[in-house]
Amino acid sequence: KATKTQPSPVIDKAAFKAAVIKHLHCTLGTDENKANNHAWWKATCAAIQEQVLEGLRKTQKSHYLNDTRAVHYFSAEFLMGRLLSNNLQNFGLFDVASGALKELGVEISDILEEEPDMALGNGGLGRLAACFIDSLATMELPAIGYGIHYEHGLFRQEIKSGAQIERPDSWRDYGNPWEICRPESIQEVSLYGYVETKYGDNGRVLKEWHPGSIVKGVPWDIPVVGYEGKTVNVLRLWQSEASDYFNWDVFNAGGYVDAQRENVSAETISKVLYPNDETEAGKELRLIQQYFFCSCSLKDIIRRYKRAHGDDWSRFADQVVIQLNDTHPAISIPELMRILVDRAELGWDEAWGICTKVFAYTNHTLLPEALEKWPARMIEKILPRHLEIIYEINHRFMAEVDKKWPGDNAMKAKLSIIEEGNEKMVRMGHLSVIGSFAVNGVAEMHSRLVKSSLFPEFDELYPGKLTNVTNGITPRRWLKACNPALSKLIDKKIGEDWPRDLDKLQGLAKFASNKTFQKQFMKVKLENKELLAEEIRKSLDIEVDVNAIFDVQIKRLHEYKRQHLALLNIMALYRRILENPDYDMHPRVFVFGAKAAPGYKLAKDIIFAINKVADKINNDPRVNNKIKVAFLPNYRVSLAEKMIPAADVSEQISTAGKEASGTGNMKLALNGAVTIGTLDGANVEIAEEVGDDNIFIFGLTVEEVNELKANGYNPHDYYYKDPEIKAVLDWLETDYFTPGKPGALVSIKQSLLDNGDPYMVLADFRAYSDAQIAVDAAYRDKERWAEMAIINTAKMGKFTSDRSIRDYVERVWKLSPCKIES
Ligand code: 26Y
Repeated sequence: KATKTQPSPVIDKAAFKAAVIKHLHCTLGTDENKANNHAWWKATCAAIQEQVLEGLRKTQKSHYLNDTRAVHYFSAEFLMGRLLSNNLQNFGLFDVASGALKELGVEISDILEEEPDMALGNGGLGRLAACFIDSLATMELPAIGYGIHYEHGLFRQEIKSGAQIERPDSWRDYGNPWEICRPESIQEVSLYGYVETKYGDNGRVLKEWHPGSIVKGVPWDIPVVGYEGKTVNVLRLWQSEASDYFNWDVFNAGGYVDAQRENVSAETISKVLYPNDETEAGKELRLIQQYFFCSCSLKDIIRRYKRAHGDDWSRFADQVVIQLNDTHPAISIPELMRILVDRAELGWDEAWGICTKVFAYTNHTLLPEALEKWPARMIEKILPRHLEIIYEINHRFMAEVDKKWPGDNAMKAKLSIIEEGNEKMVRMGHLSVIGSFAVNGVAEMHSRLVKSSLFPEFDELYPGKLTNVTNGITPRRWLKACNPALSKLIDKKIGEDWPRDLDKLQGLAKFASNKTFQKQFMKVKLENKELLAEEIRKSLDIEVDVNAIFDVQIKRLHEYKRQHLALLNIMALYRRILENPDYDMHPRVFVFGAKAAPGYKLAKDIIFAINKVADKINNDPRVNNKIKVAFLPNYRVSLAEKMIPAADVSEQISTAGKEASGTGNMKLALNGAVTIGTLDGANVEIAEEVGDDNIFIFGLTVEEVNELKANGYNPHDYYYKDPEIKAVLDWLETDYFTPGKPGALVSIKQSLLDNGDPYMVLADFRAYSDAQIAVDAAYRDKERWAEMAIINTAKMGKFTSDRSIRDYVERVWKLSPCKIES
C-alpha cells in the first residue's frame, strides 16, 4: 500500500501566494494586472529561490563546520535544462505553487514554458553531469560542480527548407533568476608569456612564469536542490573578464607585441560553448576555456582548504577529490602540479603524491576522433610552464615504463604522453590516466573495451586503476517531473518513495500482466502521446494518429548513432507501400530530434534527408497515414521531457562498440518505451534487466563488427545482394525527394558505398528492418505490448543516477553524507 514520504511543505499556499505577489511588486516592479507570463515566471522563481537560498546557507554552514571531504565535479559542460519545475518538485512545493498561481489566475504549465533551457552542454556528457549533481544533493553528499559560465549555450536549431540553421542561444538575455554572482570569490588566471629559471639557495631550481596576460574569473553560483530539499549544493560557473592590469609591459619588453595580437581577448573566453562533440577541433580558444575554468576552480578549492588547514598540505588529498568529466579538464593535473611545486614550493614527489590521490578520470568515448590531443607548440604558447611540467611528468613516467618493459622503445612511444610525429602532440587521455588514481568507463561493455583496446598496457601497469561505473539518470526529472500522470499511477500502486529508491519500481512487475493495470498504464501513454501530437501539430503542422506506434530517436546526430539506418528503413517501408498498397503494417510515427555539429557536413545532410523524405511521405495520399515522419526542431532537455513520456519505441541503433553508454536509452525505457537496439553501451545492461523478451536486439555484435572489418568489409556486397538496399540507395540519387534537385541527397549514398560505410549501416540493415517487423507484430498484441512496456519501467531501477553516484562513492570517492542542521 502507498506510503507517504513527502514531508509537509515548508511553506503553504497562502504564504507562497504572498511571496509571489511580493516579488511581482518588489523584485519586478509590476503588479497582478500588468504582469505577463514572463513576469509571473520570474516572480515564482524568486519566491522559491527564497527557500533555495535558505537551504544553501544551511548546507554551506554544515559542510564548513564538519570540515567535510567533498567531490569536485569538473566538467566543461552542464546541460541543466529548466530549473523551476525541478526545484518546486524537489522541495515538494509543486502542488502548492500550482494552487497558489491558480488562485492568481495563472496556469503553472504556461509559466514553466517561459523558462529558457540552460543548455551549457552538447549532449550525453553534459546531461550526465547535471544528473550527477542532482543525485549528489539528493544523497546529501558534499559536492560542487565546476564549469564555464558560457554567455551562449548550445546553438538554437531552426529548420529552413529541411536544412539546419544555427542561431545563437541567449539563455540569460532577460536575466537568470537562479544564479548568484560572487565577486568576493573572483580568481585571476595567467596566460601566455614565458618561464624564467632561477636558482634558490641550496641550489634548488625555481621556475617563474611571467604571464603575457591575466584574466579575471568571476564565479556565478547556481543552487542545486536535492530531492526533499535538505542539501542544496552549488554549481559554480566561471565567467571571464578583462583584469584591471592586463600586463602588457612584460610583453613589450620581450618584443612579443606582434605575437600578442593573435591572442584571445579576455571576454571571448567564456563567450560560447563549442558545439562539437566527439570531434576534436584543436582550437586555441577551446584549450584556453579548459585551462581557464580549471585554474579558477583549483584556486577556489585551495582557498577553501587553506581557510581550514593553512599551509599544511598533508591533508589536502583527504579533503579533496576531483572528478574529471572526460579529458576536457585534464589540464588541471599540470596546473595543480604547478601550484604545488612553483607556488607552494613542495618537492616534486610530494606534489605528485598529492595529485595522484586527488584526481579521477571518466572516459566517455573510444572514437579516435574524440580523443583530445593538443599540439605541444600550442600549449607552449599559451601555458609555457605547463608544457615543461607535462614533459617532466612524462620523463618520470617513461622511467616507470622502462622498469616494467625494459628497453622496449615501441612501448614507450605507444604509452608516452607525447605523440611524436610531424607535429608533437600531447595526449590528454594518457596524461589523465597517469595523473589519476582511478579511471572509469561509463557502461560495463565500454569499460571492458577501455581496458582491452584503448588502454590495455595501462591496465597492466596499474592493475585495478581502470574500472566501471555504469551511467544513470535522475528519476526526479526523467520520470516524476516529466511524466506526472505515470508518476501518480506508480505512487498509487507501489507508494511514493521510488524517486529516492528506484529499485522499488520492481514492485510494478507483478502487475505487468494485470489487465486493469495494463489499461491504466496504456491510458497514460495515450494521453502523453496526445500531448506530443499537439506539439507536433503546433511545431510542424503535421497531424499524427495517436493510435500509431510512436517511434522515437533522440540524440545528437552522428554517423555512429546511425539515424540514417532508421531513414533507410523508413524509405524501404514507404517503397513497400507504394509497391503494395495493402502492405500490412500498424501505422507508425517516426519522431526525430537531433542537432548536428555546424561543421559536420554529412550529419547536416542526414537531417536534410530526413526532412525531405518526411515531406514526401507525409503528403503522399498513397501512404494512407501508415507512416508519418516528424523531425522536431531544436532538440533540447525541455523538448526531451515532452517526447520521452510519449514514446512507444526507443531507437538505440549505434554500431556495436561505438556508443559508450547512452543515457536516452535509460530515460525512454523508464517511461515505458520498448527498445529496438544493438548490443552496444548500456543497451546490454538494459537487456539484462528487462530480459530478452522485452527488448528487440538486432545486428552485429562488437566481435562480429571487428571480424567483418578484419576480413575486409565491402558495403557493395550488400548493395548488390539485397535489392531493397539497392533500390533505396538509388532512390537517394534521383530527384524524387528533392524535386528539381537530383543528387541533393547523394552524399549519404556515397558515404555508404564509396566511402566504405564506416559504421556498417548496410551490414545491419536487413537485421534492423526485420527487427522492426517484429516490433510491428508485437505492438498489435495490445496486452503483450502493455506487459512489455510495464516491465521496462519496472526494471529500470539500476539506472538511477543515485546508483551511479553510490558506485563512485564506494569505488572512487570514499565520501560520507553530511546531515544538514537547521
Ligand atoms: C573533444 C570535444 C570535441 C568533445 C566535446 C564533447 C568530445 C566529446 C564530447 C561529448 C561526448 C559525449 O557526450 N559522450 C557521451 O557521453 C555519455 C555520458 O557518458 C554517453 O552516454 C554517450 O554514450 C557518449 O557518447
